[in-house]
Amino acid sequence: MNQPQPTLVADIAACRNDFPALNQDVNGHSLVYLDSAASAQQPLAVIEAVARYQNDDHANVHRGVHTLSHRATELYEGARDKLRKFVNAASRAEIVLTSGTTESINLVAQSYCRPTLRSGDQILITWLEHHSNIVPWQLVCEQTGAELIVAPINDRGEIELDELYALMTGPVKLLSLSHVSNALGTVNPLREIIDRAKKAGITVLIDGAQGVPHMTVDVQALDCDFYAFSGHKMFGPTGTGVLWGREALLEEMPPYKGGGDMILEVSFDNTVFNDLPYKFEAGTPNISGTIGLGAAVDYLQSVGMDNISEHEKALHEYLVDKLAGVNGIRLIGTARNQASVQSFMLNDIHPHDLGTIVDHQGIAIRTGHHCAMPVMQRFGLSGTARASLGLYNNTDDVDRLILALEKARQIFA
Ligand code: C6P
Repeated sequence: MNQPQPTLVADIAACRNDFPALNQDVNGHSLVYLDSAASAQQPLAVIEAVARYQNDDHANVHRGVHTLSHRATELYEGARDKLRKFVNAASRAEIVLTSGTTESINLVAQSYCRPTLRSGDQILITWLEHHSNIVPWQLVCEQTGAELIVAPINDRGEIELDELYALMTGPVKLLSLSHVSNALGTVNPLREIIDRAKKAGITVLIDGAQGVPHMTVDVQALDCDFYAFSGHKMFGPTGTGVLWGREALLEEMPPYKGGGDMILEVSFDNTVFNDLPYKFEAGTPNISGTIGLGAAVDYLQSVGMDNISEHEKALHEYLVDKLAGVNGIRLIGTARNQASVQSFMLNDIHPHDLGTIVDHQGIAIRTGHHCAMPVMQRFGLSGTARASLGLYNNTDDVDRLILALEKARQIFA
């Protein structure tokens, strides 16, 4: 019987051809890439932007009076402008270029929390978080005597909002939570949560690593205080990312890394720090990567974030529907609002065995704890298999995964 096909955004089908890595055979089969949540493939436009810079314009930024240094600076700062518009930040001073979400969160832990938190203060997170949104807070709690508290999630993988709000009545100074869970795909109701936190006088950081690749993000509309994200999950190069922060907060924060470019004046007695955002950007940055990230922003905008959301939503529904037809599948993460990330178990097959079997059929999925061990503990598992969809995936990819899972089921029967 023919399955009904989802309505996918028509123009997106052609985008697949923009990604050279997708056009290859792996283990004798055409590649099906379902691991974009770990790292998305890069379109030719990004690869070429990086190559052009490496070929013609490579020099250090903000330092030289010579032409190549000017060109490199222009391209690098141009990327910052694109990122500002991309998340609708009020000013370019608010766009701190980092190596990724992990560094962005550590920056807030060390520059915002470490100088201001005391014993008796609390940092609030949730059970959904990636290790990058847990460990930096544990470190700063140890340094300051503050306490880390955690809001629970339900069996669907949704935050228990009543319990989160009850925890906000304590001495909480910072709430840090993900936009989208990388392990379960849960999209958190940020507007409502941020509203409640603001009313309680709590500063809010959003881990947007899995948010920006899939939906429009407007930091002013969200009304959070910090928003962290990585370039390589939004079709840019690895080692790039952003910390967006409210200018007034960033102004008050001391840098936690010292070095070149973050200073205006240095003597042995005293150092005057540079203006925002450079105060937080010590040392030679990832120039080529950031230029590539600027090209990734152009690419995403040319496809259209709303088109991407619509396409991925339809494809995720198709995936869930098809998975439901596989005997022995158990979905892990069934939130009512879910992005295009789906964890699952197949009978009692170890996720790594499953990942290996489907890889032999050319299909890339992620298996394991997804750097979110507490989420796994919540579901009584050591790990899951996870398929994550990007704008370049289609129903054929999903069908190939389903066939591969059926094969795995038979092997382990
Ligand atoms: N998650 C995944 O497969 P970095 O490594 O700094 O670019 O991103 C860290 C990070 C932080 N928060 C969330 C919600 C994330 O998903 C990630 C990265 C990858 O799910 C690699 S573990």
